[in-house]
Amino acid sequence: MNQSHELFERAKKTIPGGVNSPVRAFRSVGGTPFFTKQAQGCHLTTVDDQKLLDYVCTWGPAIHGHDHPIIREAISGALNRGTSFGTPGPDEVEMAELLVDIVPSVEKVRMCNSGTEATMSSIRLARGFTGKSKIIKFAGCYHGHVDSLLVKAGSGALTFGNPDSAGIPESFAKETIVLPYNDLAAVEHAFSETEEGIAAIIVEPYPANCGFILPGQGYLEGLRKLCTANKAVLIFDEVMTGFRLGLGGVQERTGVIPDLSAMGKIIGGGLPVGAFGGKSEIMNFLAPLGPVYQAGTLSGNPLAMAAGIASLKLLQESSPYNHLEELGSTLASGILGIAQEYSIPLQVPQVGSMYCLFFSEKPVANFEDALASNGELFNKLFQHCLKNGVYLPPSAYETCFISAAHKDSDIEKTLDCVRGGFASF
Ligand code: HOZ
Repeated sequence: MNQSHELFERAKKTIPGGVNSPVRAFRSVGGTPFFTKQAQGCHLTTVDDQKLLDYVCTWGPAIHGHDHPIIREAISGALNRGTSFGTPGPDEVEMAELLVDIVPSVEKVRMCNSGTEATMSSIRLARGFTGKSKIIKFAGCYHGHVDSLLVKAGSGALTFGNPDSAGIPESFAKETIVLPYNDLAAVEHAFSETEEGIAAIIVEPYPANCGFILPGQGYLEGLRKLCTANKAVLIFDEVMTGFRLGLGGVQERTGVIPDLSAMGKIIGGGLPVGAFGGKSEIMNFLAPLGPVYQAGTLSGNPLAMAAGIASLKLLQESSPYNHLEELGSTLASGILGIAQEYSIPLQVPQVGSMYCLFFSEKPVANFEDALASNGELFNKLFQHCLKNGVYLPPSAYETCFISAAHKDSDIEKTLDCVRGGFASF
């Protein structure tokens, strides 16, 4: 038994399933999860000293690679000043100014501690602002483990076959209208059929929790128009795409500006952070200015602010996006080319540093298409890659991430590894 195995057996006695977030348990791909003792650049080192080329990047935050010296220095500097104040601190102001500067939709912003908190509070704010209860979400989109959003959800909920989680009262779920992504007519229909009105649409503008899916032409623009026409709040969940697919996220890439944005991951520089922001008119509904309550002991935590500010400034200074696009497109086209050689049906949707592998004959436009792809082939490739030093996300429904620390030689190594995997199918 290796050390990961021993730790997992030990963990299972005191942690449900041995993990603090379900996808990490490897249930979907099979086998025992490895435990990491160190992360550096684009590599993880396991407790059994296996060095892995990492395409999970802590599920998104590590855009600069792991343990970036500038972020580490910012955290140590903050550590010398104290770990939590429980009063406002100067870094919170700097962080807010940065986010307002960078994210097109954000005029005011509130920090919280995770992406889940960000989407949960955005929904509450939208309901408080509009005075309406119903919200629209899309099948396969995952917005954290918020009660009203864990309906037909992606990520771990989908991986483990319960996109509709137990423990959520039917009365809560009834407030959520679930529609297929990429189908504007369904949204129009929902608006016209819902007499009491709809408070908000929440959407991952590029869904990244049932694989990686791209919007059809005019889809996001259509959502924007329908929300404006029906006085509903458009919420972009850019927890994964924000600061990753360009500094200003999908909203900057597409020019479609939501009313509220949920953010997380990269803005914490590897520490736990979330944020939500948008139009002042809506944000001013938050306590202490307005009637919508939202709070947090560790919100705006000085360590997290320092790490996040360093991460954002590094993005502004180094602008890694062209480099990431080159790496991403070389990898995606390389994998597709190899699949063709072996006559393996494969789609590799990719934008910049995000991509996924759908073993499917046809492009994937929504949740149904994603479910119809061959997860078994993904699992085989996952196991082959892991054995050969390349770590893909441990589920066919998660998105792969590339960091600025990945090099051309890492992409070549990955392509060799994928070739070996496809040859063994
Ligand atoms: N919510 C993440 C996947 N989209 C998983 C986070 C984790 O397991 O660390």
